[in-house]
Amino acid sequence: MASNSSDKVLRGSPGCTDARANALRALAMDAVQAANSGHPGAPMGMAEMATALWACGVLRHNPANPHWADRDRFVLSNGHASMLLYALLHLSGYALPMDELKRFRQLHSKTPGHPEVDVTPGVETTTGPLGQGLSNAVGMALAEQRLAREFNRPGYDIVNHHSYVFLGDGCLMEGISHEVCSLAGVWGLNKLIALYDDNGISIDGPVDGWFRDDTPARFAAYGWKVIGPIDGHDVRAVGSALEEAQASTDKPTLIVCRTTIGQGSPSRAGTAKVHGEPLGAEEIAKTRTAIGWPHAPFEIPAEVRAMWDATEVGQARETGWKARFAAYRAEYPAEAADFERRMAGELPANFDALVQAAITGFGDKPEAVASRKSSQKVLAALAPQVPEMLGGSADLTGSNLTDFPGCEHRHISYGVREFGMAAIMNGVALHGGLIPYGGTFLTFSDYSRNAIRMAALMKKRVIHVFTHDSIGLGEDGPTHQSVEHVPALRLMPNLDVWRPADTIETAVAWASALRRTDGPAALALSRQVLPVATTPALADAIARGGYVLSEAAGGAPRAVLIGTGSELQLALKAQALLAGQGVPVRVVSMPCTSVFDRQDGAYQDAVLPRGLPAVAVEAAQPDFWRKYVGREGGVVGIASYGESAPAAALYKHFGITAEAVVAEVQRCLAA
Ligand SMILES: Cc1ncc(C[n+]2csc(CCOP(=O)(O)OP(=O)(O)O)c2C)c(N)n1
Ligand SMILES: [Mg+2]
Repeated sequence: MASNSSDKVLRGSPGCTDARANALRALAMDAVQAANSGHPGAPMGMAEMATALWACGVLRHNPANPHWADRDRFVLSNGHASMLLYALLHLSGYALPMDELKRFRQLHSKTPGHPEVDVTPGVETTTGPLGQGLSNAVGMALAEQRLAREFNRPGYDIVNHHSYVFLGDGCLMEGISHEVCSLAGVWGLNKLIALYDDNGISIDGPVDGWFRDDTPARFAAYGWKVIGPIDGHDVRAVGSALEEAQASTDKPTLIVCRTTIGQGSPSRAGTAKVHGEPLGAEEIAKTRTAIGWPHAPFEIPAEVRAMWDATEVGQARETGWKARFAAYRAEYPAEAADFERRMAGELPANFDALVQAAITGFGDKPEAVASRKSSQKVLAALAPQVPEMLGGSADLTGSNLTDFPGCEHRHISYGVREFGMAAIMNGVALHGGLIPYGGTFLTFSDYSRNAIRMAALMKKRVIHVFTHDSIGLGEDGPTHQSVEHVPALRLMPNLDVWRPADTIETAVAWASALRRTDGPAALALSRQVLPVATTPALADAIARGGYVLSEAAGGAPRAVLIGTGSELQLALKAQALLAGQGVPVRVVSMPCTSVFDRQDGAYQDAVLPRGLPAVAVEAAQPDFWRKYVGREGGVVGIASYGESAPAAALYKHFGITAEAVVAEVQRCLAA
């Protein structure tokens, strides 16, 4: 049956007889009214769906411990319905007092405009950009499936929880929903249960004019179990659907819940107007009468509170799990310790030694290779002993070189789905127990960009392996050649962008990305072979993001050359050419500008002395480097799109050469 057709017999059904659901409605409309901003329609429309999941013991969670490892995950993918989630958390007993609901959308409240992870206890991910919450939920379910396979033992299902996600028309219209739901079907994520708020409305009005997909057929085609359409305002119907969904052994489930946006509001229900603006005092009063909710704003009668309170059952559930985990620990102490370590996000105890040994090994056998190959060598050295690393590629494994010997069960072929991969990785990282990394060509980072941004905003450890990072990829031409990508990614707050120049720099970049617990990293790696530039003795310096690689010889430096990645060699060559002309210059390698920026000022000044002319060289859009070289310095880069030709011809054609660097230095010194 088509779900987005006009036969919505259930739309406008009177309903609103469940006091638990009405409590959610009232809190949502009152908080939005108090803030004079927000979205009352979706919370009011999903009130019964939420009641069925949260107030009837279906969701296994413990309000006293939002971090319990085996809790069910709940994602509100239609994040504009944030007040629904805040009301649920408050009523269930999370540390979210009513005062916070009264401060909805105010500065530094725990109730921001859209849900934000690590701001509000119980919020599992930051949502708002439609489609990505759903994708995060797929990632969470993927993590659950993988950890269950890895850690569960006969009689001990210590990893055994569901991922529930609420989503609306908007999430389903977004292309990423296709990417990730297709994968969820392939992976058979039977613990993933999605509840679709099928209200036929989005911001511009009834969706019939722009969204007529047969959603149930679409999901059936992905290999999902589809339940409904059901009456989304019937708590029992949603409850039975949830029970049926939980019984699925091999497929994710979509429950199509037909609802009315703004349900309960006599004149706004079923209209786009209720989507994103307060109801107004008059309509709120009418709604109170219509749903039989005589209580003052933010007042919840004790008997309704009691129906919602999940603290006791939640505590009992976690206690039960803890007892099972204790028995597991007695029988499988090593597995239990490893599980706890990984869920805490701690690296293996021998991690530092592993990195050190790898770097020493690379120093012992220096080899000129592409930095993508360096990355693979690093993976081969580290990943077998860091079992939480979960790799992948968006159908470019052989180019990204994200695989490593023995990775068969730890490397995912995401297919050609860069955005989906990135948002799924965010979900994996949010779940915990795994450190996701995934590869594609740097140019296609644009496809994933908002998910990279979400990882940066959420401060989650996700590692992007972006290879073929410049015109240096050659013949594939300008569609594939990155120009603005590295500088543009550097502008993203809290993303570390590494562009290493050789294997040791690549090893340090990987180690830094893995050690980071407060944000994502992107590695920009070359397709083409790069010479060896560093030694193991430089590892600590490299870890500072920028460092003096080669000091001026034959006198105090008259200029500083800054190079990254594949162009570092040009800086070194220019240094030699300038030395021949009696001009001593220093070469600074700057593999990660944000890490360099986090060093103290004295260090930064020591590396890039004030008053000394600086010239940067990087096969990328040049403007970013003005931050370091100033107007008086020079940048050798490329401000246009590339061309299709062999790499060497392109470097020459675009003037990214040691000679060009020399000329820039001379220009600066003459000025
Ligand atoms: C990626 C993205 N694009 C646009 C928006 C702005 N936006 C917020 S809600 C919404 C409409 C969503 O419709 P639906 O999911 O049906 O929500 P409902 O009106 O039913 O609550 C839009 C376009 C957004 N949040 N994210
Ligand atoms: Mg809608």
